[in-house]
Amino acid sequence: GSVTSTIVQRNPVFSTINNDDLIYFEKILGPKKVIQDHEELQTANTDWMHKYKGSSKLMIQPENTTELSQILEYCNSRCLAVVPQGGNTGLVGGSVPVFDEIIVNTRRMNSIISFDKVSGVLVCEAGCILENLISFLDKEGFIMPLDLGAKGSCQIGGNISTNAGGLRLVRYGSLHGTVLGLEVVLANGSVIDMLGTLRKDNTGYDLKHLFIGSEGSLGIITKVSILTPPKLSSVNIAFLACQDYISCQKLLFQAKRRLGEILSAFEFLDAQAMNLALHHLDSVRNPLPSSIYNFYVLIETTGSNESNDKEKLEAFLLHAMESGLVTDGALAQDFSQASSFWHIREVENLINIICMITLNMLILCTRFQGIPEALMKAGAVYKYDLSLPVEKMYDLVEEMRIRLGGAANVVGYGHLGDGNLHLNVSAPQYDDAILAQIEPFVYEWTSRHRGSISAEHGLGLMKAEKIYYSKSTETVSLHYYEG
Ligand code: FAD
Ligand code: 2HG
Ligand code: ZN
Repeated sequence: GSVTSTIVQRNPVFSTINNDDLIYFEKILGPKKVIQDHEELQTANTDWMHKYKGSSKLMIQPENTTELSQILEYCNSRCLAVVPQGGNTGLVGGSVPVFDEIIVNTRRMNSIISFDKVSGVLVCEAGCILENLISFLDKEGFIMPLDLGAKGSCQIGGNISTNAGGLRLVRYGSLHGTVLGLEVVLANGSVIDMLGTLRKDNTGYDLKHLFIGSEGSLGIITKVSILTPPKLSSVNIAFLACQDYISCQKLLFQAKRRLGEILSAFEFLDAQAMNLALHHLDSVRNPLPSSIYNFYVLIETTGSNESNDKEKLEAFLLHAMESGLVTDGALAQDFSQASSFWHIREVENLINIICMITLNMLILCTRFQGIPEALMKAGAVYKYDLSLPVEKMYDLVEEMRIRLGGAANVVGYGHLGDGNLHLNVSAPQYDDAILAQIEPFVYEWTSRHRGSISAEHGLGLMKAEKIYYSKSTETVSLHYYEG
């Protein structure tokens, strides 16, 4: 298959590992954390999509900041290239080596350091799996401010390094708002302690922000301090059908006004995305089976007063149906169904549906994270994660469909509430002719509309060279500034 990599040459400046290096690593870490096992390396060399593959001969798994610092200092002095790796769920080929870089995996750095119930500030190591943090906080009556389909494998360090968005961004904002502090180790081994827990701190530059979304290019995140919201008791989920994209937009406009502060997710998918899920995921059945609709929208509300929240949501839905924005819909009515929905969502690779009847509407919940999995099962996938003005967003999907004709299945879904489109082109196998129809068109189109070619997944190997479509030359030159 063809991979959209433009980096073809290994930089000869970097050394290759020799026996003395291995002896040093084992001396520092002991043998268990210095991994040369072929199978383990196969997995660590391959990304989640099985699209990017490195040829590293070594993975190291430091257990704490001191070990990591010693390793990086040594690698720097020996000119050995490294790639940081968390849960390896990234979707742009950034978490695996391009060539033979040493994989520095943070999975052993997985302790929770402290949690303050009054402020809601959690301090933990970067290798904590997101789902483990969610479970820990649940017992304390809190939630993580981010949630995504890969939560069972991805690590908080990886989330912060990609500035992951996910399903709750519409409510709790980006990690630039919720991450209060970081500890990082730079490439030369120096440990930078920015692990503050304060909401307000205007003393000097707030350098932690440079590391949020920097995909390991500036250093390795080792500790994190993050503001967590309280878990609220009333969660409601509606799954709705819209006949056209303009109705989805109007629905978003209405949801922001009529649901206001209780709105906690606003997701959309088109008929092609729904069909893909129905075809490729065994456990999926059509939530609104009476007809085929062009668009589906999932709305979640989270609040503290069940009867008020429900009243608000029902009034919103009634208005949406009466005004013709919504043609069909379903509502999960009580907390236990809503929470069992979230619970089912925790199982990766599935779309889960819960149904019951109320308000003349079918009731259900759908797990959208199943779509990336369905896309994987459908064959080769070209994945684009774009920020675009909401009113223009779906034009791109339609134009892409026209360009590709019947050669590929063009699928649009994503976080509509955040202006984030996941445009996926699914084909039986990778094909340079298809790729030539997609790129550079997709990037040029995004650039023309002043969008971002990487909304929440990062640039990785896939888009490292495409940065100029979203950032000016002057801005990019600051990335490489040498004073
Ligand atoms: P990895 O994949 O291991 O690494 C990602 C990048 O960060 C790499 O460049 C790596 O070098 C770097 N990195 C990792 N750890 C560190 C560290 N400690 N310090 C410095 N650099 C580091 N993303 C979203 O934004 N929203 C979604 O809704 C979403 N849903 C997803 C659903 C599925 C099913 C999958 C497979 C992925 C999804 N993603 C989503 C992609 C997202 O980028 C990752 O899931 C997650 O944020 C990456 O975390 P990770 O620990 O797996 O990092
Ligand atoms: C999601 O929102 C992820 O499910 C994956 O960000 C997006 O598959 C994709 O394109
Ligand atoms: Zn997403």
